[in-house]
Amino acid sequence: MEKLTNVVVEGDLSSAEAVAREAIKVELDPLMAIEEGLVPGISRVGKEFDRGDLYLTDLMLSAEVMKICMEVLLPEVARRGRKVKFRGRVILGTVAGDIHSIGKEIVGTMLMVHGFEVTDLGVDVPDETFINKVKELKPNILGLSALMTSTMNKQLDVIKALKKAGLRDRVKVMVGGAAVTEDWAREIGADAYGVDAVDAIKKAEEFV
Ligand code: B12
Repeated sequence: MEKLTNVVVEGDLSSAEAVAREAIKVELDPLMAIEEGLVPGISRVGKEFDRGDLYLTDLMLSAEVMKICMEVLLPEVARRGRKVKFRGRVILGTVAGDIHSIGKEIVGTMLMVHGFEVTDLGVDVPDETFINKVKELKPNILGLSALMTSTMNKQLDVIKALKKAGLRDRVKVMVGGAAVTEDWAREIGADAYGVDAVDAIKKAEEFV
């Protein structure tokens, strides 16, 4: 675990893949490796960036390392996932103006492993794309990720756009991301808030 944390903190691109593969080799649970190894690493880097002790380039390097490790570990989470019956369909994306993808990808993989068919629209997703995809795919749940105080309002905009398109009653809206709280979710009229991937699954299962 410590190696995983350190490789992210140090932004050690050249060792990233090997450290993630080693975690699988020594039979660490891949989800635990992400949540207890990688996430504390990126959180520590985030705090140092916040204090002004690190440059954005350092943060970007650590995020890149995190992504390389996740590319090894997430498929392993999916591969080991229980084969469960189809539970429902989820559309997931990070709202417009926001390019943070890491948490959303963890949530997406976990939902998939728990029997949801997940369509991940990526990051910086325009409101209209969410609306068009809800029309097209008729999901049970729409998941909106926002990591910044400057982009969380977009979650409200998407909910308003759903209402305007007459789709609000047809889909449950679940919101999450570092900037978001339970109170915010209630305030904007979302159906649920997920603090992390495990919570997201719990809430999603209540809707299907
Ligand atoms: C990594 C990172 C980056 C990387 C992102 C790489 C990538 N591909 O994602 C890079 C370097 C690119 C980046 C860029 C920027 N970042 Co940044 N970043 C972070 C950092 C350090 C970690 C985020 C992360 O991945 N955490 C790990 C994951 C696992 O956690 P998570 O995302 O919160 O997700 C979990 C839950 O929230 C939840 N969840 C997430 N999404 C969803 C969705 C649903 C539906 C549900 C139910 C649950 C859920 O489940 C996840 C799993 O447990 C945070 C600090 C922090 N503490 O969050 C800053 C942070 C989010 N960034 C910040 C900023 C300011 C920026 C920049 C503007 C920097 C700049 N000056 O240019 C740009 C933004 C550009 C843009 N337009 O989006 C600020 C936001 C401040 C604010 N309050 O608004 C933060 C908080 C750092 C800080 N303290 O200043 N960033």
